[in-house]
Amino acid sequence: PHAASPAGTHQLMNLKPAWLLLLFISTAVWSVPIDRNDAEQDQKQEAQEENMDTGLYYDRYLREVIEVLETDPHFREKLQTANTEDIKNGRLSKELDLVGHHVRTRLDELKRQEVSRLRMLLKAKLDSLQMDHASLLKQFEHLDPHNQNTFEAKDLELLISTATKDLENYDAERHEEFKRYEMLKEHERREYLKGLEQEKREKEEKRLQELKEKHRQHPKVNAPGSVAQLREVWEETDGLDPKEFNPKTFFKLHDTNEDGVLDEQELEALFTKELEKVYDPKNEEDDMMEMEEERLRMREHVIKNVDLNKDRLVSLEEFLKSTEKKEFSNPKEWETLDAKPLYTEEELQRFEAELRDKEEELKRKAETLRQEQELLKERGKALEAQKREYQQAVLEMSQRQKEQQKAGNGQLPAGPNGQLQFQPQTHKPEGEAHR
Ligand SMILES: [Ca+2]
Ligand SMILES: [Ca+2]
Repeated sequence: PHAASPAGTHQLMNLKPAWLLLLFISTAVWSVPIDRNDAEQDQKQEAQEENMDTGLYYDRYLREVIEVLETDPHFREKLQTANTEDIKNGRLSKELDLVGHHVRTRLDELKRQEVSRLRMLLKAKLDSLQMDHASLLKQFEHLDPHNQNTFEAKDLELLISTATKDLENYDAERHEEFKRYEMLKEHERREYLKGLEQEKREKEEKRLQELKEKHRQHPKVNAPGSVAQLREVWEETDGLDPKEFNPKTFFKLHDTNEDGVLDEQELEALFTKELEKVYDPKNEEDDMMEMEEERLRMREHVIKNVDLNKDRLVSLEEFLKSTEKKEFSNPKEWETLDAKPLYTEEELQRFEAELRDKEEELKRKAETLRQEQELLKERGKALEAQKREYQQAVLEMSQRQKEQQKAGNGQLPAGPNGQLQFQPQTHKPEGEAHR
């Protein structure tokens, strides 16, 4: 039993998108009398908050806004009784009108900071020409850019809807990014081989093919979320007797932050044992980027089969229900990443064309820069010539002066190399003469 999460809070939490759990971290700890050691509690809360990085580029802003909102007793109460609908249709945002003045002032300040952070970020990106207009506007989706000074209900609404949408797209984007990574890898492999002489190329081709084969040879991977997979974790990671496998105990053991649900990180941690069968960081042929993609696929598979209310969290109830399904004890064989091609040849061609376009653009930019540099060099040369002319003129003038002075008194003191010496020295001999 743990003090921080009464049963009532669980039900509420399970109605909400995963990131909104953030909202409940401190309220849950706050609102319940703490019956154990404070230090332990604090530690747990800290660990929990660290784990909750949403991965959004405005994660910090999101957190700070929530933190400030929680300091308002009225809003905190509304938060605890709100459901997903209230949040999604903006009813919760309307409550912002009722929060205290100092809370509003702090929110205004947070927004101004965020706007100025974004401005700086955009400026850096624009300077390096990495950005087009559309993606520029997208950077402001989580706040109302027309009003840059105060935080209004619209800002909270935009923050909530953008974060929800972005997190839903987050996995899709990770897959897309991974695919591009794989295409780039293949592109580089082909370019590398192209640059070799025939004999060497054939040898390398063979070597690379053998590495690929070597990677494919690994023990069978259990389907994620199946009894075989969980039992292995139970036995090898938890060090428990396989004959005593118990789903409820298993769930409690792996709900490491004890909030009553398995979140994405807790689920992903369950797959390490399986992934180690396929990926070893010491092996040249095992790509750790691929391991993380495999981990993501495994988590998505479990969420798809187990998460009934679609909040991206697995409750104990959902977990126990999944153990009654046929797939739990008799799952379909798990196909690892290397079983199917990740992209078609056509996609690769398109990707390579894109790469070439980008390269061309870079070349053009480099050419412009080179020309500018050339121009500067020319200008520098002209200046240098001018300077020399000027120095020559000065030298001639001073020589003429020297000759004139020589003709005058014939005693002008000169430096060790015969150069002219200036005022203080020319006066010295006179001063000494007075002594
Ligand atoms: Ca948990
Ligand atoms: Ca769920």
